[in-house]
Amino acid sequence: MLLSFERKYRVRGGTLIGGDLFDFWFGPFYVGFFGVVGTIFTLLGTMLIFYAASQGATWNPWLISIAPPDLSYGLALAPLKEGGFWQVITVCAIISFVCWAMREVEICRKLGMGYHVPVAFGVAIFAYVTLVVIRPLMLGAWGHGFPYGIFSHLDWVSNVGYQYLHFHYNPAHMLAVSFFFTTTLALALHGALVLSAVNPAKGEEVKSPEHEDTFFRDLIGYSVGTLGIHRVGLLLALNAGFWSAICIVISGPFWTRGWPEWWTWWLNLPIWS
Ligand code: UQ2
Repeated sequence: MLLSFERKYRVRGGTLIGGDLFDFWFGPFYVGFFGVVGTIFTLLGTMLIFYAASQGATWNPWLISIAPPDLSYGLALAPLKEGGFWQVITVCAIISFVCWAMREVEICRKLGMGYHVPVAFGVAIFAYVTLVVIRPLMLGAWGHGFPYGIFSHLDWVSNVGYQYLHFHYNPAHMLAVSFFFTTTLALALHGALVLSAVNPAKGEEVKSPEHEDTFFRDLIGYSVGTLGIHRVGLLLALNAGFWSAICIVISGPFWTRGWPEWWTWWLNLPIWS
C-alpha cells in the first residue's frame, strides 16, 4: 500500500541513465535503468546457480557448492562445469549488486538526499569484490575465489585461515573484528536507549531525546547526541567492512608466511636490546 503522503515524494528525474524512459514505479518499487538491468542479471545469476547446482552431486541445501576453477586455469575462462559457472555467476552477482547501489543513488537524487546509503552498501560490495576479483587477480588465478555453498565457503575460510597459521594475528583482521564487535555495542546501546525512551511505564508520557542525552551524561558524563550516534554507527560499520577487505587482500599478495611471524618486527625493535 502507498501511503497518501508518499505520492508527493514520487518525483520525476534524478536518473543517471535512460532519462525518462525507465523513470517509473512497479507497484511500490522504483524501477529505472538500473532496476531493469539489475532484475535481468539477478534472474540470470539465480537461474545459473540452480542450473549449476543441478549439475552437482547433491540437492542437500547445506552441501550444494559451486566452486571456482582449479588454480591451473589461472586467470583464463574455464569450461562451465570446471568453474565457468562460478565465473559467470560472479559477473552476474557484481552487476546486480552495483545496479542495486546505483538504483539507491537515483532514489537519493530524486529525494534530494545524501548518498550515505549507497556509499555504505558500496563498502559491502567492495569487500565481496576484494574476495572474488581483486585478490584472485593479484594472486594470478580465479581459483583463489571462495566457493558458493553454505558449508563449502566456511571450509574455504577455515583453510585459508590455517594457510596463514593463525589468522587472528593478522593486524587488519584484528581491526575488522574489533570494529564488528564495536558496531554491535553501538547498535545495542542505541536500540536499547531509543526503546527505553519510547516505552515508559504505563500511563507515563514517551520520553524525549533530551532524556536520552541526560541518561548518558548521568552515566558516563558524555552524550554523542542523537545525530552523533548514527555517525558513530556508520563509521564503525564501514570500517568493519573496509578492514575485512584489507585483511584478506594483504594475505597472499603482501604477506605469504604465517601471520604470527609478522610480529617479529615488534620483537626485533632495538629498544629491547
Ligand atoms: C547517545 C545518544 C544516542 C544513543 C547513544 C548514545 C542521545 C539516541 C547510544 C551514547 C553513545 C556514546 C556515548 C558513544 C558510544 C561509542 C562507541 C564507540 C560505542 O549519546 O544521544 O541517541 O543512541
